[in-house]
Amino acid sequence: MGTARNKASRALTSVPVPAASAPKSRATKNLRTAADLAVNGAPPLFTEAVHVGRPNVGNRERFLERTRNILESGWLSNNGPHLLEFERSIADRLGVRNCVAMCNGTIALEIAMRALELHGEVIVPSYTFVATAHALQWQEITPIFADIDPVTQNLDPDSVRRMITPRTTGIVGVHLWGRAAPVAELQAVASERGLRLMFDASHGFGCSLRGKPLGSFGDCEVFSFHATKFFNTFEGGAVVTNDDLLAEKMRLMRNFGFFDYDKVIYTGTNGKMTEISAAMGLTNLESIDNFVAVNRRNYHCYQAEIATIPGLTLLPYDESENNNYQYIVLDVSPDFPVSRDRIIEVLHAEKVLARRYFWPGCHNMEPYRSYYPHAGLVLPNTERVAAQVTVLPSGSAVHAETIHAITSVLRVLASGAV
Ligand code: T4K
Repeated sequence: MGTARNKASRALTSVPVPAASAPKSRATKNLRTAADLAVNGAPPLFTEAVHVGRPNVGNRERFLERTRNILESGWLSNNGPHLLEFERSIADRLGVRNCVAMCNGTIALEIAMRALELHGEVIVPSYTFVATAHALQWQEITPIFADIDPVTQNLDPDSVRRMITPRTTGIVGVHLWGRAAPVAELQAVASERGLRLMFDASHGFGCSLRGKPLGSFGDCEVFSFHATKFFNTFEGGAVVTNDDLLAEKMRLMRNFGFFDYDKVIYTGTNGKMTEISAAMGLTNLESIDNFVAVNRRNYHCYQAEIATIPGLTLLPYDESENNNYQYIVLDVSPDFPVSRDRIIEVLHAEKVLARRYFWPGCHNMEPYRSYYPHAGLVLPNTERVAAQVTVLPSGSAVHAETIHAITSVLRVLASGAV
């Protein structure tokens, strides 16, 4: 367990979160045969949609109290007191010197890339949310897609090495699904070749590598605090770094580049986080242990069920690390009688909105698809994983009975009788 995390957990009072009600299941019994499936005409298992994740919301009274303070103070944005407290809390929790909070994760990526002076070509995984690649392309930096390790689904350092050219200026690793990228190996490549290294840690808040919180590696790391993330500020994001000069530059860039009232020293944008978002962040930080507990319970419940279904596996969490357990990532083996896409179709008919994140891979999306029509040939693991993975619902609206019902559908499919 990380020292910084232990310090942070001690410092926080864990505020209980009211239990969310389970989506309404059709019946107490689970599905048994193909005739019970909604795709075959039976009524759907759930009467309401079961989303892949619902926002984690901490103690409402604490949030409303902070909201009242904001309204009474008349200070809504631009380095207000909640923002400053939020940034300090995040930096302390992660054991880093600086946190620069932003309006969302995508702008945080863009500002970090610009502040690091990335240009030319930058190596990224294709198997990630498209924002990782778009943040580069938006600034006319060329994303070069490297392949992933088929087991961890994170960047493969050997593939990264193969993609380096004289135009390469940096590497953007992604801690996919909250599992750490191969940080030491990527750092070795970056140091050897004089490249900048940053991480898209959008999925990684609350996770660690060898006990050290994600957020403290490379030149800087970027979090997304979007509503669907484990820890949210409605919309939001942050760059965290131990480099004080870099942090100062990003603080100015997120405020149009202003150094003083009428002195602009950088090309900047509006990347500021509002007071209301910071208030949500401070409130959710107080309940973070509860969010983890709910996710961990769901993960273990899924794990027990899926382990008994041949042809299906869950991407495991390393239990010796701190994890947020946010993503339930199901791998459908080619031996399973039904394809991943058919599974999604069947689950959606039952109102279970499983998602095929991050299909079809960034290299198959525009503009990259037109730029590199044959990229798939050098990304075989990305293509395979993107075609086999589905993310299942979790979070506080999902309970053991929801998971039993969802996995009963998978069991029927495993029998091949569809
Ligand atoms: N890098 C990585 C690796 C990322 O995963 C992301 C974002 C970013 C960068 C960029 O960070 P931000 O700029 O977004 O801060 C969602 C999120 O919009 C996106 O933030 C996230 N990754 C991505 C993985 O997922 P969609 O298109 O799947 O969102 P949507 O609207 O379909 O919502 C997903 C589920 O959540 C739905 O079942 C509905 C439910 N939901 C959603 C919202 C917004 C709610 O129940 N309540 C809500 O308020 O992209």
